Amino acid sequence: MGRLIIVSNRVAPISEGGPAAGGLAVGVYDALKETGGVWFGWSGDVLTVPPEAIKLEEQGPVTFATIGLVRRDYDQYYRGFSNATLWPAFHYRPDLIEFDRDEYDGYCRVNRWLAAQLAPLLRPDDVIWVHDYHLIPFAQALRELGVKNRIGFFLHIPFPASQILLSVPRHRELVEALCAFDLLGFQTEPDLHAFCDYVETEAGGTLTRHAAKPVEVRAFGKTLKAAAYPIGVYPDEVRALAKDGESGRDVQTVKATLHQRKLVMSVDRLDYSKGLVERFRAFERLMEHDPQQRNNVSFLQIAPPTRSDVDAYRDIRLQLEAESGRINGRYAELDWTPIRYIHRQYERPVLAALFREAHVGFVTPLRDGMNLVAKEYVSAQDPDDPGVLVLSQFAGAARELKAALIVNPLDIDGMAEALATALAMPLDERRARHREMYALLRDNNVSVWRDNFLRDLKAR
Ligand code: GDG
Repeated sequence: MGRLIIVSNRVAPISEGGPAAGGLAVGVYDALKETGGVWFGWSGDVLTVPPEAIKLEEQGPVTFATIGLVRRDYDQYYRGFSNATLWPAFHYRPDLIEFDRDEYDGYCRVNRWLAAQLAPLLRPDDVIWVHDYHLIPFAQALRELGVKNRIGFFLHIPFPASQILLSVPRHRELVEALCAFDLLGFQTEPDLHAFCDYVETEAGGTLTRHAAKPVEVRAFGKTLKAAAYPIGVYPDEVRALAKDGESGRDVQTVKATLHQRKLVMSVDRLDYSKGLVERFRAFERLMEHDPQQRNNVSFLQIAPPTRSDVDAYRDIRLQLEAESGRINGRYAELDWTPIRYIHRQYERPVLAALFREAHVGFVTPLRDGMNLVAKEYVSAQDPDDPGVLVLSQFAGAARELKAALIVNPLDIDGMAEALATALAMPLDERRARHREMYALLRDNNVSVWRDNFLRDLKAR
């Protein structure tokens, strides 16, 4: 059996329970341990001189292969085209797209360079699984080097509707590059449909649909497959982590300072796609319309920093600071602050235990490929006394978690109403909703996601 080669922009540091070990890292690492293999990507270092060689670190059957990027490559490939062009476009924010030809050239150049670094490590029967929007041209680059292995791609973020994708200059080259993969995986059916629609209407390609199998795509002289594989979590592990963390110091502090008040909670990277400003306003609207809620409920927003060297991220941070200050100034009392906004990262067990404490998980992105926080919140609950998930219709997770209270994140009043409903929901209803969602998370855990993708990638 061939090895599995994972390629992602960043290689996740595998320290169990460490801050960065999310569902994806753990799920993919499991597969690597089973088959043996390599995890290749950027080390996270930005260098002043070009790196001499890949750094290889063996951990049992897994080799971590990492390499640094020089400042110009980081600026053009990562900060520029990936995060200032593709990220906003794929999250339906053409107003935030910044496009620069040199950055696009840098993006393609870095993809070719990374492919050339990986190629010598490959064996003929290896299966290569590439992750996310930073690496769209990666298969094309490997093919140019004569690599014949199976290569799959999973897109963690939404695939935009054609009319949005058209706003990215060079969109056609990007889709042509995607067609150099053997299998494309999307989070949801609408993402798959958006891709298929582009292929048919913009690229003159054709599609063959088979029941319960990937769509067969013919475009740009290539034949490939495409399907939706919704990513999951390991709910039992999150539940255990949450239970173990209950007695931890941070959780006890939160409990003590709540003084029996109810807790609404959110965790997101500080990103404009996550709908944080609208969420703060919805909490304010709840206070406004329902004075009884004042001093009886607190909202904890944990939003660790991310991509702070991209302009749009500085803007959203300032906006949030202003909003939380304004709302707290309006409603805070001597013994109560309505919004606790924390711009910092916490350890995974602490987050899981806080999720379990929270009466409401308030997860309202404007767009999100999946949103693992929603799945982690449900997983962490005590099944005998679970909290309620309020979830945006624009998170991929809403297609599965139908027993959540589904909201439109642009409808501030609607979100405030959903919060009130969640805070007052009777125990029987909370239990029934939670039971349905937990069963689904178990059936579609991260191993199922990975195994389904790899099965289709390996199938001829
Ligand atoms: C992309 C797509 C898709 C957050 N803060 C802390 C922390 N986290 C963890 C969460 C969760 C993960 O990070 C975030 O995952 P999300 O899915 O919510 O969002 P993105 O980062 O945007 O992820 C998304 C995902 O890829 C997977 O395919 O679902 O749609 O955008 O696991 O718990 N973890 C720790 N400390 C924090 O402060 N330890």
